[in-house]
Amino acid sequence: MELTTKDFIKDYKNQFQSMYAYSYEEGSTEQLYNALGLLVKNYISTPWKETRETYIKNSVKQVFYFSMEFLPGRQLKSNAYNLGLLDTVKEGLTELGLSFDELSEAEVDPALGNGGLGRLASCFMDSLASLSMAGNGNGIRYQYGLFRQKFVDGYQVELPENWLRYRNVWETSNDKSTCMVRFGGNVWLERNKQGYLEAKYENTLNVLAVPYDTPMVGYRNDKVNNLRLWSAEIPVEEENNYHTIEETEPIKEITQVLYPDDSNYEGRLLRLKQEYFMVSAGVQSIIRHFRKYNVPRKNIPDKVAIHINDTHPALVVPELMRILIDEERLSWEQAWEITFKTCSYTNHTILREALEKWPIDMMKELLPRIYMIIEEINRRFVENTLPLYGERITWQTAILQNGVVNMAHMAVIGSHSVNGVAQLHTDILMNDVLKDFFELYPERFNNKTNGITQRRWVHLANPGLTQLLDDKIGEDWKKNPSELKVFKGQEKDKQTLKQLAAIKLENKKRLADHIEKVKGIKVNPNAIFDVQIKRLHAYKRQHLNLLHILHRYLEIKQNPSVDYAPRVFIFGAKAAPSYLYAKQIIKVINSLAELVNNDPDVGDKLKVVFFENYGVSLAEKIIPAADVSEQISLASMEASGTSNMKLMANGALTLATLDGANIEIRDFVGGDNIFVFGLTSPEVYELKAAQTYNARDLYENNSNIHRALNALKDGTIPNLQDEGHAIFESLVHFNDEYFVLKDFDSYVQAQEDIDSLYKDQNEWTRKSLLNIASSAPFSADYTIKKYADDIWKVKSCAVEHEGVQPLDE
Ligand code: GPV
Repeated sequence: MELTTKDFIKDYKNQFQSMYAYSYEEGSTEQLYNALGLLVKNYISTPWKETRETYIKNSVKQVFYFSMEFLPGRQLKSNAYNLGLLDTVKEGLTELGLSFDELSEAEVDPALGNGGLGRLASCFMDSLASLSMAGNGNGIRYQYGLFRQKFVDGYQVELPENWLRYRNVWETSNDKSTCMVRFGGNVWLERNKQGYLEAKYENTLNVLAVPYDTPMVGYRNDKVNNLRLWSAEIPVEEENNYHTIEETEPIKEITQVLYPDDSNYEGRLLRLKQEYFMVSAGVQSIIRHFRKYNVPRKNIPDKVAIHINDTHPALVVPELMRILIDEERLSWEQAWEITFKTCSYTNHTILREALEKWPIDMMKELLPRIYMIIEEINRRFVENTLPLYGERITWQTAILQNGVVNMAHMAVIGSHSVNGVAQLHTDILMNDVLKDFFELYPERFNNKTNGITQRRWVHLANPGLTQLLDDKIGEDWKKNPSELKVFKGQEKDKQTLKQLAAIKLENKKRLADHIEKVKGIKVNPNAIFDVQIKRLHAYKRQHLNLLHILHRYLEIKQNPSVDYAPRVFIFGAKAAPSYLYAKQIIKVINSLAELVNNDPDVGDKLKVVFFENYGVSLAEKIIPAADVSEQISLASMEASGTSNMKLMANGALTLATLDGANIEIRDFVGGDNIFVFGLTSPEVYELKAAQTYNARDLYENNSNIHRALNALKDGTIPNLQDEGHAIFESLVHFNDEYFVLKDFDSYVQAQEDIDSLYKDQNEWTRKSLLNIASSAPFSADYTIKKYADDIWKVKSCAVEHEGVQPLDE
């Protein structure tokens, strides 16, 4: 949008004064930020309204992305940027003697997700809006986000993340669009006078779902979509039934906390309540919205697509059935046709422990009507499948099995599309995890490799690189990422390589300053910055990284003149509070860091930095400064990964197993420009099937492994209780579930190859350039275009303008 610096300054002064009744010169940083945020939101309000109206006026098909998690990150800078106002705002603030960067750091980063799954949802929101597609998010407004992580004596400590303590300027609570969600009670069917079977309820717990809407601003296209997050409240007309604060607890608690488990299923009643609450409110509001379209109900799938982000929102299937049958009075067959055509499902993991299976008793008691519908879906499924496919497949694929509701099965049966998030992952779904379904419904399966938004992860996080790209290949790549490949033409240009190296060094200096500020560790910006940032999980193998660092340390101690390039190992990772093993790994890495960082023999050959409280904002600081991207999961276990894509786009070289999207990264960048090591997925499958793996043999016969493992438990690493032992035991005694020792040698070799290459700065930077130039396929814009074409059947649409100026709030 158009805005002069002069007008901005005027608007900002007014905004501040109208909120606080004094002049901005007296404002605190938080107040100055709040005023700026609200002003930017005012600028957004017009295109937001126009976008919504255009969709309705033109009966545009809309996608609703249902996700229990979103990780939008800070929004001020990104919104100003996408609106095209960032420079004006920065200039204006400078004239007022204020610093944009300082105000922008005052924004809290909403941690409404655990990791990759939630961040993917937010990258998708950004791409949908930027592609002018009608795509809305539907989720939960948790009062407490993912815990804030602190290290005390090297141990992870979890603190509550009360992100709403200060006002959230981006959200608008929308009292006019509330819904009622019912839990428990008795439900029965009664034939009414018109002959319909009517669902009757008594003694239900009624919860009011209040929507909070947040604008999702498209990139320079005057397009603003909606992220709707629901909050649980007491229905106004029932307020008098609640006499004490304690009595309101069962309602309030529904949206109080985000479960801090990543890729892990815990069958807690409260979690099931959250899932149904979000699903029911979301589906009700969609059906209500759809009435504005004024088309027959059987055409719902032409106007609405509902996406199920992993199984957490899979109750969409029976909930949509319930509404269509009980409230819209459709027959089962009509309702099923609509439901199945409307829903699509993405699987995000093959980890058995992550697949949701709810006890039937729990489901029946909490959601009696929904359970009746699930039973009927299952009954019809079995009835149709049995004669065609026989006993084995039918029972393997049923929704109800051994006293549980298998949520993945419900999602597959109730959706017209099922996708994995990288080619290997999709192949594994088809050949292993969902093999029987692939036999029943081959046409439903498809791959959609994940992507990331370059806007946040390159344009905003790495302005130096962005400027260089603009200078070298023009600005087209910003709207059309495939233009990035033009940058390949400069791989031999000495000048460009020099500039690229200088930008990386600048970014590393900035990160080095931050490391010194928050960790008190001095690092050499000319060292290799080696980064592993992701949730702490055994399958992601942070302990393989740990063992290699320990190995290097022991080598240096033995031979202080060993030829290692200086290296800074950087970690960012939260462990689920109940995941003991992950927490033990954190403690050992922290203790090793203490040892290594303070040993004068080591100097700057080796430094270890474990950041606290890893999240979107910290990622934005780390990623532009990375030289090496650690993607070292056991092959077959990481569905896709997305930090691999962000790091690549910022010129880091990937050190990877052939897992998830790493394989596609290798294919695009070429095998010469990536460091690959370890077992492949077929090898992992083979080794598991053969049952011949013997980790103890490796411990006993491989001297490097022997030495490193012993150092875990012989007191080499200071301040450990039994954490070193625990890791030792898991690897040697419990036979190393994730083949860490098996991959150790080839990992160490790859790390040495990295050292050698880094000595040739020109060659290193050339490969870095090729990584940047090959990163376009991992733009979420492309991923979203494929979802839109193949699954959702939605198109880009232009927004009509009224040419109205923004209103003040
Ligand atoms: I399931 N993922 C996640 O972050 N949380 C979950 O609960 C589940 C999956 C992740 C996968 O582990 C990543 O490999 C993947 O890149 C990401 O989802 C997005 O698809």
